[in-house]
Amino acid sequence: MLWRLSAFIRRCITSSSSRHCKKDSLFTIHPNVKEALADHRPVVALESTIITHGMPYPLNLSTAKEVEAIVRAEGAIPATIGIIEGRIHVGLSSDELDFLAQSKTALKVSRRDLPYVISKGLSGGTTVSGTMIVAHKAGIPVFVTGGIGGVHRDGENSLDVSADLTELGRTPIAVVSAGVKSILDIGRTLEFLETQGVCVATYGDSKSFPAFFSRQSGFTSPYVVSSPQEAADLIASTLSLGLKSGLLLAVPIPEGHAATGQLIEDAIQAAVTEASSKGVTGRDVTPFILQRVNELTKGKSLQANIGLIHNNAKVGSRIACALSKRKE
Ligand code: PSU
Ligand code: MN
Repeated sequence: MLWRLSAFIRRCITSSSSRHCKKDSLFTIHPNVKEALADHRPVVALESTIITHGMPYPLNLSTAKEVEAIVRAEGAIPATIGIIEGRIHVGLSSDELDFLAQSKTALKVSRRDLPYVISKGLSGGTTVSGTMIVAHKAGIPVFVTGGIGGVHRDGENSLDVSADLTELGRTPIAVVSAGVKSILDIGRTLEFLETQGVCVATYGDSKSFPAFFSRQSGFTSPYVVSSPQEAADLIASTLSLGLKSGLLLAVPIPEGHAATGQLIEDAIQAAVTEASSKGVTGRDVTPFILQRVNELTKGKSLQANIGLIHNNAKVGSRIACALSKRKE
């Protein structure tokens, strides 16, 4: 079945008519993305849970559009991935972005949710794990996001470990993120990534592993890559070795946006405590905490979030461009 889906995607990409994929497969590949893939031009995958569950409207929509514009300005093609009425879209039109940004019913779609959402004809924002699966089937090796999920605090008891981590262990996609939020247990997250065989590198000049809102987490990355070329070389080795595991490229938040660190740290502490006292569990934990931190910081965390996503989009696009040159 999986093999057949990949074959469908390949046919969608290579076929000159999009009718075939629209009618017969689960995927709709945007014409711009399809052309870029067929011409071996750089494409950057983007997730959509950040739109449906990570940020409030209308900042979710404006941020999604800004990120796409940054990718284009860097010479790559953006492919925002999401699910609309049971169809998986690789590349969304402006109207489709708007639909997901305003939807009150879109689900948060990780690996385990994909079969249900598709079989019921529902809509959803794909998480890092959901987006990785689709990007891989579409042949897009570079994916940019803000932050990935991880081992939650107290995860050693609750076993609340994001499916993003196991996906990184089994799908060969390079995920460009600003590291792991301190709403999570960063040390255990890095341990788990090691167990899963995920190659983790900080992008920049220091081994310090970034904690989303701050440039340091107190933990180090095993590796550092200092340029788009070096990052592209790392991705290329993963692919040529035929490893099934992914890479995590952690880009520290730009200096100017990291200033509100302590304020945000305090809000995170309060929000984590509140989530557990209110009995919030499972898929609702991350969106609950993100929303509470935004409220408690009066929008400052959201501004920092947007700043780092813009930066990740720039870095990720440069990496995708370097990788595509390498393959020529
Ligand atoms: N972290 C953020 N913003 C987000 C997410 C994480 O700062 O929007 C989203 C991503 O889509 C990620 C998902 O894949 O939350 C992880 O959810 P969970 O912790 O339930 O696995
Ligand atoms: Mn979870």
